[in-house]
Amino acid sequence: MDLISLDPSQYSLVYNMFSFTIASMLAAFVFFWMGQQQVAPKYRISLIVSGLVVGIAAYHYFRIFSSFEHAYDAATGMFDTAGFNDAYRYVDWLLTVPLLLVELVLVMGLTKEKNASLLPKLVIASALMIALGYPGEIMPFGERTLFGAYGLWGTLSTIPFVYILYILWGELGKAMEDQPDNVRVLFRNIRLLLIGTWGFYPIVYCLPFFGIEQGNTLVAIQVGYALADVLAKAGYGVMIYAIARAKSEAAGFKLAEA
Ligand SMILES: *C/C=C(C)/C=C/C=C(C)/C=C/C1=C(C)CCCC1(C)C
Repeated sequence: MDLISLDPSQYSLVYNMFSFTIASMLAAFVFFWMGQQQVAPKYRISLIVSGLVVGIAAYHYFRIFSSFEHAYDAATGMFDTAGFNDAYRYVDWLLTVPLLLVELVLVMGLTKEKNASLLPKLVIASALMIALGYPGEIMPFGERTLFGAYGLWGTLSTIPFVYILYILWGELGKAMEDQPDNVRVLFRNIRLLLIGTWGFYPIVYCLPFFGIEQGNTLVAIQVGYALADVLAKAGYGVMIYAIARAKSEAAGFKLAEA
């Protein structure tokens, strides 16, 4: 057992955030599924993958939610961090992060050869990033220091992270060049959303360094990751949808009349 005191308001904040996250993922799932009909066949696969991502995340948030409830003892106000299963979150990322990269690369509409050279690199790097972060994430709160194993795992995980962002920044830049103006703006926005939301995760990982009270640190980590997940999966999927719509229209695709 590794107990941290959580008062009822701290507990409710995380509880409500998980509930909101599940609702957002399920709503996004319906939206992406229905949205397929509104884009040219070539881009439907990106929407299917967006739907898979939020579907997988909704499932894992159900599990995270119930694990969180079970780890809390309302009578004593104590939360057992060892009883809270972080593996749900990391297995979720291990599945969804590569899929998010696939969505993006497919909607960029590159050649088959380019996809074949780009995707394996990105998928392997993303799996490494998550796998190297996990040993740190499950360390007891009292041992999460910058100059220790926690800081080391975080730093190792940052290497593939920087590599992924570097590759995507360049490739998206190149893909933007020969797009119509409205699509170029959308590519610019998704690039910013990607950097902004993905950049949020390592910041959340660093929260234990600031000497904040442990209960508040725990709340901030859970709320922070959940918020980042909503933006990086559902919000990002909506942008992928917008790109697919704009490219479909540019290619002369017309919606069927009702
Ligand atoms: C839907 C889930 C997403 C987009 C998850 C993204 C996760 C990251 C970009 C995590 C990165 C990390 C580091 C760069 C260092 C510290 C450990 C991690 C795993 C939090």
